[in-house]
Amino acid sequence: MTSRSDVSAVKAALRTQAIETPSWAYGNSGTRFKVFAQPGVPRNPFEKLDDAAKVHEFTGAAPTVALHIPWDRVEGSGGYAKLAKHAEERGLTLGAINSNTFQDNDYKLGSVCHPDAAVRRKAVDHLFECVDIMDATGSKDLKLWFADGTNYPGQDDLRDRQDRLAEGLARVYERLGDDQRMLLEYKFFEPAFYATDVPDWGTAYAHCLKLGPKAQVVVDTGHHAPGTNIEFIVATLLREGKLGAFDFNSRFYADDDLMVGAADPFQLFRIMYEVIRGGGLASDVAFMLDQCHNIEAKIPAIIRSVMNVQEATAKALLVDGEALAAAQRAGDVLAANAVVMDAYNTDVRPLVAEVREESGLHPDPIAAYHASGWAGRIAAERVGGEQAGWGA
Ligand code: PSV
Ligand code: MN
Ligand code: MN
Repeated sequence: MTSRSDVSAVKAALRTQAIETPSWAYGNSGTRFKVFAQPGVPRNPFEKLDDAAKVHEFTGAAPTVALHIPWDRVEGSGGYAKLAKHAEERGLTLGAINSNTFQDNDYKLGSVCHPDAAVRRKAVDHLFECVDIMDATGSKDLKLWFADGTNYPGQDDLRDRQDRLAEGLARVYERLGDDQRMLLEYKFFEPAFYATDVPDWGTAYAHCLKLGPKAQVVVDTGHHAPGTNIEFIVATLLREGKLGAFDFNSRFYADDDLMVGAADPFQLFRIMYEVIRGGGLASDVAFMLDQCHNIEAKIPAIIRSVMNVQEATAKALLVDGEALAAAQRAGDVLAANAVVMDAYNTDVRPLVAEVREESGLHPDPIAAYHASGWAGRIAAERVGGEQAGWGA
């Protein structure tokens, strides 16, 4: 097991971990069958930041918030600067700008891969707008997920679509500032059911490699076929310097967007182990959540998600590297596996609570949130107006 001096290194590493929460997780969401509206849900991006500030206040580990355009569009000149200031006043900064090229009738056959050049132009113009917003908010990351794909063999030319994708990405890449990045997210299916244009890490990696150092891959943990070894992908992308970010969530079936660490905490631990092994904790890999809270209360669910990532990270940090390497060198399969399992089976909750207390936080962020009265206050105050939501 880990020695006392190692425990202080584990605590120090935990203190540096920052998790980015998504603006859309604070709004109403649901399945294609029903959206169950919740009381007190934010009516605009400013109120989403107010809620995000609570997550950061009680966890001390969620200082940035990802936006989604147009869901978080702010009208009027200086609107985004105001939003950035609103964030700053609450101890937050604005994180990745997520583009949306999937909720417009024009995108029925795709966006940057669409067969019609006029639609491709419209999509690229939207991505330019996202970069303009980054300039105004100070955001460093442009996060791209494309719903592009085809439903039937022969519907469109697979190779031509890749060429169009490469061309669109290259135009946006040129527009990026020196300290800005493009993060390309893959997903194996949905909404396209035959061929998705960025279906896997290999496709995303190939495009990013061609584009240059400012293009990196996003691993959304819900975007793989069942049984995929995600930690291997993480290890590979880190080796190549191409892991830009995570979209954390968990899934029992496909892109379920449930709370990270809920479905498979062991997988999350294995991923975090590879992150640490590859130096990813101290790098500029962004640890984002991409989740929807359809039936559970949103703010405590996001707090729980942050805690789940912290606990998986703590367990991964506890893996005794020397003992593991010795067992591996000796070819002792069972001993090597036991080292990993020892760390995973450690109850790290007291350790993480201690880290919080040492930073002046309540050891139990969820209890602290409930005691704060915030849920009652927003339910009473946020009446009237349109509640924000996924797709709103
Ligand atoms: C759709 O699958 C998706 O969940 C992607 O993961 C994006 O990151 C997210 O929506 C926001 O556009
Ligand atoms: Mn995602
Ligand atoms: Mn998704």
